[in-house]
Amino acid sequence: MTMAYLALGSNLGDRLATLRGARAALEAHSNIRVTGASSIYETEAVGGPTGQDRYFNAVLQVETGLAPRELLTACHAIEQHFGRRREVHWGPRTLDIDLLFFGEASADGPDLMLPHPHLHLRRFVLAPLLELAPALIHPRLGKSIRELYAHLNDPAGLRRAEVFW
Ligand code: PH2
Ligand code: MG
Ligand code: MG
Repeated sequence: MTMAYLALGSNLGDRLATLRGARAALEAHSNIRVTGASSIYETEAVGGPTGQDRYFNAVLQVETGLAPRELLTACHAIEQHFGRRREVHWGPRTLDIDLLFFGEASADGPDLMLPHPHLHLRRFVLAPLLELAPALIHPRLGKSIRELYAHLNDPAGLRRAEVFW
């Protein structure tokens, strides 16, 4: 079994229902167990077309017997189920599930990069991750999540949303 961290994001449709549904779909998978969940944050859209609606973002900790690519495939299937269409790069999406960490694995493929190449640059990822794993060491950067958060330079606004799983 491997411990992995997943970032969930939604800025189209019923964002809360989508995050809840995605969590339930992960829990329903026979080979994935959800072992931790951050608060849900409301965040300014970073990148992509201007004027996008705010996101709901959260991070889940999971335990899985799947291989990294199998977990990625399962996440993509859940994105599809929630109506994800891959059109505009970094455009609005009903559901995005990104693999942040998979144990201490490193991967450099075109389809899968581990750890996620942007995770240390984004407040909407690090703030929820900090709740779950402040002492987790980024295997490439050799820094803990707490250190990465302390040195983060991302002006994009974020607040804890007053909504709950
Ligand atoms: N995801 C992106 C691009 N921009 N901005 C916010 N606030 N939250 C996201 O999840 C997000 C984003 C690409 O996946
Ligand atoms: Mg993403
Ligand atoms: Mg993605």
